[in-house]
This record gives sequence, C-alpha cells and structure tokens, in this order.
Amino acid sequence: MVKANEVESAYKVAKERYAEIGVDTEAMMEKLSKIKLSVHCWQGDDIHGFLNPEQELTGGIGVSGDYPGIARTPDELTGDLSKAFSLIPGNHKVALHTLYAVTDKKKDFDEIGPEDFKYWVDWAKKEGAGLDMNPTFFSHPMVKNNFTLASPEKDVRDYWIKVGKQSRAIANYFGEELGQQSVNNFWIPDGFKDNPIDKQGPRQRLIESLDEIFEKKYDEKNTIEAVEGKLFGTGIESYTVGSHLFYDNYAISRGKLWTIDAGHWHPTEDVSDKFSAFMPFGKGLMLHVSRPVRWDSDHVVIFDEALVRIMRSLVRDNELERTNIGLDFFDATINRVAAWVVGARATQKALLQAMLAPIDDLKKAELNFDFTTRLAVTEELKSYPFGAVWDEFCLRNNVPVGSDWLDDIHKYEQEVQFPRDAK
Ligand code: RNT
Ligand code: ZN
Repeated sequence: MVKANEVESAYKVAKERYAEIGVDTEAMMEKLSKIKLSVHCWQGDDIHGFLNPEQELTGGIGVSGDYPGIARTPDELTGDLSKAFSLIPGNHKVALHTLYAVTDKKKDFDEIGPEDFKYWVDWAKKEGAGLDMNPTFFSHPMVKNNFTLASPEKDVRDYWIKVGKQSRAIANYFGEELGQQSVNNFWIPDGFKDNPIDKQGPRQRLIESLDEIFEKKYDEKNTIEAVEGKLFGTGIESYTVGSHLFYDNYAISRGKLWTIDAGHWHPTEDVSDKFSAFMPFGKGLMLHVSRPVRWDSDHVVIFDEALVRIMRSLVRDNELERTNIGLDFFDATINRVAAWVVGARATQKALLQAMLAPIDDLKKAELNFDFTTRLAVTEELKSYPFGAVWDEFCLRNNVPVGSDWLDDIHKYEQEVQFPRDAK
C-alpha cells in the first residue's frame, strides 16, 4: 500500500517545483476534477448488450479474448461499472448503445425507446453519473451487405432511420432526467469490401437519412448529436461511406459535433493536429479516445505519446469546454474492469500533465519567435514531477494511489466476476 504521508510530502515538493515556473498545481487539480469522461459501457461485455446477446458482432469491429467473468446482465454490468468508478477519480458519464436497453418484452432495435432505459437512469442517479447515447447500427439482421443508413434499399434505410430517431428520444430523456447534456453519437459501418463504382450515391443517401433523423428539434440542453467517421473496417476496406471528410463537412453544415476516434486514421496521422482546424468552424468535438495497433483500432488506452499529444492540444488551445472526452476500446484478454480503469486513469494523467505547464509563457515565447525557449522548456517539463500531483489527486478523490487499485480488482474478480462463470 502506498503511504498517504509519502504521497503528501512528495506532493509538497512537486507543488513548489511547479510554482517556480508559475504553475498552480491546486488550480490544475481543481480543473481536472471538473472534466467528465464518457466511459463506454461496451468494454464490460465485449459489445454483446442485452437485446440479442447471441448475435455475432458485426460492422467490421471485433473483440478478442475470453478472460473469465464477463458481465451478462444489467446488474452485473452496472456492478462492474460502479467498481471501475470507485477506482477512477472524479465524476463521469457512461456511454450506452441501443443494445443495452433493459426490457422484459421482446423488442426490436427500432422499438426501443426511453422507457427501456429507465434502469440506466435510475442507476445513473444513484451513482451520480451522466449518460451518453449511441444508436446501434450493427449486430442485427437488418444490416444488409454492410449497409444501414446508406443502403440502396429503402426498407433497410427506413428501419435504421427509425432506430436513429428513437435514440434521440432516449438521449433527450437522459438529458431531462439527469440535468446534463447527453451526447448521442452516430457511427454506422456502411461501406464496401472492394472498389465501388458509385462513390457519391451512398453518401447522398447517408445525408438524406441523417437529415431525416435530425429533423425533429430537441433542446440542446438535453442532447446533441455527434457524427463519427472512420477510415475502414475489417471486411469493409475499400470504401467507407461515413469517411472523416464526409462527417467533418456534415457536422459543420448541420451544427453537430464531430467525433474523432483516435483509432480510425492512417497510422502516421496525428489526430491532435485536427482539433484546431475544425474548431474555428465547428460546434464542438466528441473524442473516442482509443489506441490503434496495426489493423485494430481499439486497444486499451495507455499513457503514450499519441494520448499526451491529444490532451496537450485540447489544453493548450483551451478547447476542453467544447470537447466531450469519451473512451472507446475493447479488450477481453484482461480483466474488463481493469481495462476501464487503465484507460480512464491514463486519459486523466495525460490531461493533468498537459495542464501542468506554463502555457501562457510558452505562447509568449512563440509569439516572440523564441523557439529556443519553447523547445527547452517543453523538453524539461517532461520530467517534472507530475506523477506526485496525480497521486495527490487520487488521494484527495478517495481512490487508490499508484497500482494499489489492482488489489481491489483481484479481490473483485475472485468474489464477484469469476463465480459468474459457474452459474
Ligand atoms: C467503431 C466505432 C464505434 C464503436 C462503438 C461500439 O469503429 O469506433 O464508436 O466502437 O459504437
Ligand atoms: Zn469510436
């Protein structure tokens, strides 16, 4: 166990080191405590959901691994989420999908409405969490030849348009009940494995479907939509209808949020460079913080250079207000609750490190073309004792410091998760 008095004395030293360069660690911890992450429920059960858990996962995404103790029921999943939240500092949101409706009746995706998410609203109120939404456009027989909203078949489009409209009513209900905006994120898998002839037709159809879904006005205090593009999916490699450029333009022209999933780009593309090009024109961003590894876009987020660059951009350009930070990864080779904790804590650490910098001074140096100072200071900052501030932040937020949280996970899997498999 990490000793509290050691954390505190290390923090005292760190606080002084940062104060010497004009950085107020207290103010930055305060700022960090206000940032809510949108934690994706689907890491907890490998995107099975409760509506048709037997159905194979489609849409060109995949989860590998069979770590024991997967959550199979609403109570198991919310139990796991509560466990994760007890190990992550701060107050957060949970991102849901149509698939996670809780209903006794046999209902199809397009029939799922606000009443089927009462379970989640009750839980969120108890937990003090917010809720975000995602309409599910995969893992269903109405996905025909990898097409949903952009399908050439009207009955297929109409079915999915209804799913989209219902998701907005659900997100609006979350906003009303929980008193905070619910972001409703649209991602569809539509695309071709091989080279298409007509690249414009599917995009035209997607525009029309989305416009129809978004026709009804909801109070943005309650909900706003976000649109998520992608480079390719597995089995859908040659053409993605909802590409990045498509949704960038759609979001700007329709006043929606643009979702940037960090796993969805060419491997050498730096997503952190994109925010400042979009924000002057756009309403705001939704992030799916994720980690691409070769052909998979969804490894557990770690404190790596890509994550650090993302958070630095948001902090330095002062865009945290207009950015919703969500997580999106799935790994079933490790404890699923631990995956949430690792990804969320890494994201918060990267935010904190970005905040602990003399940003105004660095901007001034840059304006004066003093690139020597810019380079020297940013390099030195990398070895400043931000870890001591992070530990203090954990201590103050009553969550375990360092890897102490792993003891909780080991206990939890023995007592709660592993016994599930015997039942
Ligand atoms: C898929 C998108 C999407 C999904 C979730 C489950 O490539 O990233 O966000 O991961 O909707
Ligand atoms: Zn995503």
